[in-house]
Amino acid sequence: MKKLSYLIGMIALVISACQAKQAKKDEIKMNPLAEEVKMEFVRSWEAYKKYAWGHDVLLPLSKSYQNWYKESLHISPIDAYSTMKVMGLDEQAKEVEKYVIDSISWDKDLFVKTFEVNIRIMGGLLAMYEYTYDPKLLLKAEDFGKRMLKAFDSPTGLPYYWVNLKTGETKGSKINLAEAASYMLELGILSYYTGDPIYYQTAKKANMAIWERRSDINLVADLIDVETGEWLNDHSHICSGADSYYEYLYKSMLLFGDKDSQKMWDESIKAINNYVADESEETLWYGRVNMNTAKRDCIDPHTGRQLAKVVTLYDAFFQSILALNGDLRRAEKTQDTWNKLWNKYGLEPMIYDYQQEEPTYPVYDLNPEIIESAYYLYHITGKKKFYNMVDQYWSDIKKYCRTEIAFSSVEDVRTMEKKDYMPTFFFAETLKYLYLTFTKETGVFNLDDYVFNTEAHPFAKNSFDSAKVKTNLGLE
Ligand code: DMJ
Repeated sequence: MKKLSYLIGMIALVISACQAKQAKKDEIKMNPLAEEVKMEFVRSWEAYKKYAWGHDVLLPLSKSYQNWYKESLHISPIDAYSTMKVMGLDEQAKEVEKYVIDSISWDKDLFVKTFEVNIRIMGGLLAMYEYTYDPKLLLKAEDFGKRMLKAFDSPTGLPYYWVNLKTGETKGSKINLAEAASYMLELGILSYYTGDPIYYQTAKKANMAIWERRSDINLVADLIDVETGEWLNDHSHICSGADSYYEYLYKSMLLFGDKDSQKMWDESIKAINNYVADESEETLWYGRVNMNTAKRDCIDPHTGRQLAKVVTLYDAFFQSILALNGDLRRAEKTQDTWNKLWNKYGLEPMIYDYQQEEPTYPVYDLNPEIIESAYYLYHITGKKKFYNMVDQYWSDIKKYCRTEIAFSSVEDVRTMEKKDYMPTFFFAETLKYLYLTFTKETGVFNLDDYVFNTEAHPFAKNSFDSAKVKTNLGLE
């Protein structure tokens, strides 16, 4: 009898501990900011459906739409999908799955930007497949991948800027570093799921073509001719035009364990920190140097303007990679530097000269990078200050970018004049990183378990079996 009542007591204790844990979880889950971000996502999605359905982008001021090309590629829904899944908006996600399967064909006589469609459409389709394992979605991704491969048919293996989805014709032989070699992640995932190494091998060939052309101090420049393989300038940096090249060296090493990516990343990050990092007691910027001499003498050939100390707001992704790589000192200092810039205006300017301390291009396009890095740093260090940064960014975005129906970019961060455009990455990235920060404590989504492509489409590490990666990607 004694034993029985002891047992009942223990069970009651366990139940009440579980209830307390659940209550704690629910309490944390109720973070009003997470709820608010989700509601704003739904509000913007409803606006997209009402005013822009079937088209690429919502114009949030004129309540209209825009397509990137003469026909729509349906970029907003494809980009928005993985955020819906992360937010638990399954009904909306189902609608997109059905739409992609039933209503989208890639057989379009359109020249599309190889880089942009890879990160948004290929990345989005692959995420959709990973969430559903619906073979029809894999067929959509594979069909798109086959069309994309034509872009890489150049003497160097580097892709042309444009590829025609129907005819496979290409054009545009001058491309920047990010456009040249940010494909290993998506095309590696496509190889993994289709069992055909051609995709990964094609992407990797482009990366190797860049690496073979590095300077004696292991730096590469930011503009190349895909036919001759000649560098078209000697500016080395991690800024817009280069950014995802470095991101993908790191992430393809992380997801696929590719030893070549590891070597390229290890050598590159050493060189970047040695030569490109521009550190003072207060700040850490990653500026621009000559790839051969490491001198800060980069000049814009069109304007004659000194570029050495010019950064773009895209660069703020870099702290997330530094942090993943364990370099918290540099990651935190760089984030603090960017945070000061955000707070100087209340949003960040797209291009900023940190020597003159003035914007050279004052637009803010609802970009995610500073939020992405604060989220990574909050996750990795647990420091509340990074959560508070995201809180501030969200409050400023609401203040300056919220419109009657959705959110808009801003023409000038000094005047906060609005711009009639809501980029697709606002659905894919900005709202996702905000939501993930505000729900981090629930533990429902654990960043350690995922690798994001550069458009924030998440891929679960445990979906990739290492033996199958080797075979399907063609790694030795
Ligand atoms: C996104 O489309 C991608 O993250 C890309 O790599 C560069 N940045 C934009 C959003 O700012």
